[in-house]
Amino acid sequence: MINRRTLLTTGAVAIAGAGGVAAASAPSAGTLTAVDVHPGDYPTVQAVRWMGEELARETEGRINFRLYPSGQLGTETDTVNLARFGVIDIARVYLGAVNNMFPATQPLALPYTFRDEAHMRRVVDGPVGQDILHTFERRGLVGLAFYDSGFRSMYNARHPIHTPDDMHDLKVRVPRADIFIQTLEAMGANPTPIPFGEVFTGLQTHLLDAAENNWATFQSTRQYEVARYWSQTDHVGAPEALLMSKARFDSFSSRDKELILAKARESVPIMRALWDEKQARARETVLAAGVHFNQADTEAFRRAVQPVKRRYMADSAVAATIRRIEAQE
Ligand code: BDP
Repeated sequence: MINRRTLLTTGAVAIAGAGGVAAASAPSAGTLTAVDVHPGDYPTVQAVRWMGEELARETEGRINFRLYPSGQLGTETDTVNLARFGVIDIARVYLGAVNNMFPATQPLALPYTFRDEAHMRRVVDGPVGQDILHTFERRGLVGLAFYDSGFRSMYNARHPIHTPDDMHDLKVRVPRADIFIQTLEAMGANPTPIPFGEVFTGLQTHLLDAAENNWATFQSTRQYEVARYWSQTDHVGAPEALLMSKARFDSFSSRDKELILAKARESVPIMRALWDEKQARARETVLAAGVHFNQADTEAFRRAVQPVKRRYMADSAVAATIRRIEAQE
């Protein structure tokens, strides 16, 4: 087993020697370490567990996963880098966490890019999604799959949010990604990028007034116990990314590589079924616990964030992807 300390030590060595590091840090030939910030019963972790079990079954145990859920091995930014350098093998992260490092992912994380969840699924299942997955290879990763993350909305400890005017001066936690910071600024708020694992305490101690996320995370982190106003803004529908260390991937035979890719693909519908159920249940739990719900004026929010979209569309590659997304039925 590895823990955070041994990992960070090997990680430092790995990064210093950046190159043939996979063998030095791999726990055993076919055991792949897979990390996630969510707990073991969250749909992303369950889908990766399913994938590991399938691979073990098909290879008679030769390839298997060891899961490190609940952020045990660090923040998403850390784990993406650890995977790039072959210290860990599989990192399931939010797309926001890789936006700065992989600009091709930005169109998916811009505000109000998708019409609804079905649209997002068709985009990531189609050529746009495949093209974006391939770009991870430029910097040491293999894009295995996109998973669902629903749409994110605002929640806070003070009052209902109807329009961006209600956001003024709210200190809102955002993931560490420029798009999120700029989006929240455009809404008139005061964005604060802090790691996911610190959001609950931040809200509880009033270091933060607000945060934004999907129903499943709002519920599973128990943030709803300290932020009692949910305002439905649906401002971003970015998916999750399942990434693998390219160094480790390349150490497998072409047949094993095919199998890993196939099982990752097959885990997507499994994840989606778990997700739909989790999202519905999370919403019910939170509302039953007395969280105040209101539908925000999404048109007002959409208008407020237009400058962010325009700014990114100045990049011709981003603009071309946005047009492909809009053209997707
Ligand atoms: C959740 C994602 C998780 C992110 C988190 C965040 O599933 O990967 O770490 O949001 O806001 O929805 O940081």
